[in-house]
Amino acid sequence: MFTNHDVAEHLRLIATLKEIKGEGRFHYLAFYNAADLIDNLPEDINDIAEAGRLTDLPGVGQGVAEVIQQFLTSGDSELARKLRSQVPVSLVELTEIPGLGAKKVARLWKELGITTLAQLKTAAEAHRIQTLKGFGAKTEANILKGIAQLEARAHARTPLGVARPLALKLIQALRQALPPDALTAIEAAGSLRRWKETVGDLDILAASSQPDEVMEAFQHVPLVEEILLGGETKSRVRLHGGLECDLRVVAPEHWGTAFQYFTGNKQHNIELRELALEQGWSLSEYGLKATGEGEAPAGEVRHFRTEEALYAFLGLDWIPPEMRENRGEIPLAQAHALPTLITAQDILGELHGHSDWSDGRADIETMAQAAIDRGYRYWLLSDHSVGLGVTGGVDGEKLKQQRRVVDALNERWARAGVDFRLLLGVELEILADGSLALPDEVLATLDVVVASIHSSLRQDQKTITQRCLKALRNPHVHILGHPTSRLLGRRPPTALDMDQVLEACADLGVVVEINAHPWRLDLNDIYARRAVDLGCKIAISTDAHQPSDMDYLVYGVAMARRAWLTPEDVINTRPVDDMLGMLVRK
Ligand code: DGT
Ligand code: CA
Ligand code: CA
Ligand code: ZN
Repeated sequence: MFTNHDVAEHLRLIATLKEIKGEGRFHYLAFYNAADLIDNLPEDINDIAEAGRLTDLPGVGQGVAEVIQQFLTSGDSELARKLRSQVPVSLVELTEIPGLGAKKVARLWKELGITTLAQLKTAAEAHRIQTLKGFGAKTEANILKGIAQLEARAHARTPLGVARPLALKLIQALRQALPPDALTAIEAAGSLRRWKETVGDLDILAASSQPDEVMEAFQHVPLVEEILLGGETKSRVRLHGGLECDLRVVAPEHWGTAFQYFTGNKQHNIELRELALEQGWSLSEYGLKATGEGEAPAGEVRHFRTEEALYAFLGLDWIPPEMRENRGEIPLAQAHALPTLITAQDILGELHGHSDWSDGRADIETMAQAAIDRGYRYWLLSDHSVGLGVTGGVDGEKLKQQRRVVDALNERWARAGVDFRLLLGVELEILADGSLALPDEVLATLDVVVASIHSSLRQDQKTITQRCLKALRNPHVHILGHPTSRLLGRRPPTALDMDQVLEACADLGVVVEINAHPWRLDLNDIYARRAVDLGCKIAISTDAHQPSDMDYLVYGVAMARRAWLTPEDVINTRPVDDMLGMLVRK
């Protein structure tokens, strides 16, 4: 349930609290060091703990091991609980302000009584900080700047790839904390259930006849940092890391309408409410109530235990949450004409992935075996070409060697009767002037060529668009990888004129990628829809750099579903020879 990163964060929390408290260097450094070590460990910490090997890790003594052990089973530790009773945990956030380490935060606390961001801001604005020895006017100004940055971050939307694992953990923690009969259902609703690429906050919905017990348990989940609002059936909390979460508890007989309501989006709900009104019903999160304008007598109430029953009562097919954005899905559901959206099970193989020949973490056979284990029938090895400056990009010579490795593996699987084909390709650098990092003779030997942009990302719109178009015209380029090069929350998309690029892809038969890596989600739902409307075909791949990255496929499929894509729109739903046949030579 808890990852290496979760453990590292917990150890860092302990280290910071110890440092603020004023413990000796030796005491807190052990925790910082263990945190860094575990964050970078290739092995799963759960396995190490289970095998009793925690103290074998360099620098991990009995004390740290004990904390890890407790954290892995409960999400918290005795030591952290003790420290939280001695040091206000809100101080930890202050240490994230540039220039304010734990030592300075400790002094602000002990000498000025500051424990929260708001108090720090007030003190800095009143110039009370510079009265402290060693805190000049400049430090004070920097603190104000840092606070503004932290506030901006708190208001920023959270990438789905961060929010979703948190929501699932929260749900699991609540399930574990409650007796099985206390919860009839518990689900994430809101934008998370609609798989929107970023979420503003989490919305968790529970059905229970004992709401007080659910609320009580919620407030004690270790992921929760602060309770912002606590009521009988609704509460709002801030989780560690800043994401906020609404929890609503409803009676089981209200589940269908409540789940529908809290899934949204708001515009979809408003449309649905309009439709209900036309039929003489007022729709709320509790159910339908007859207005008297329709056939039912005014005041008659209907409850729905499932969403399906609610939609059906209104004459609609059930609408997949990914489509509930009021983009025309309600009339389609009314006409029983919703598209059959693609699912993860439709994907037969991936067309973008790496090995340790470039910047991947596993060797070719391990990656391919992971693909086989997932039931894929093909997988494209597409290491970075030279020209990017990452370690060990592949050139013509290395690709020849990879071909021998790939051939040998394919022969072995054929002999063993394994229905799987390892394809050889490359993730080809589109250089700053639109030329390609490998010559045509080399590209001609490959099964599939994915071309992408990783450098000179700040070129103006005309330059970068022309650069991309030039690369697309090369007869050997089959797929345009992560077209906008954005990284959610870290790097904006390039200035690429997407309409022009997508039109060119449609004209030239270049397939466009939905890169499923949760940092990328590139194309996103809007562009993926646009691409298909313009006549493009799509490939969904995780860009895996290690076997576990293949888990990210669901995020790419979600973008496709939000774009209303069907299996026909996506080339890697097809058997390998069909799929290869769709990669046209221009
Ligand atoms: P977010 O959090 O900004 O990513 O987006 P949502 O969709 O999760 O929005 P949120 O958390 O404000 O509310 C959750 C759902 O509750 C929303 O999708 C629809 C429903 N909802 C909230 N406010 C209203 C409202 O004023 N009218 C209606 N009809 N529904 C609402
Ligand atoms: Ca929300
Ligand atoms: Ca909300
Ligand atoms: Zn890649």
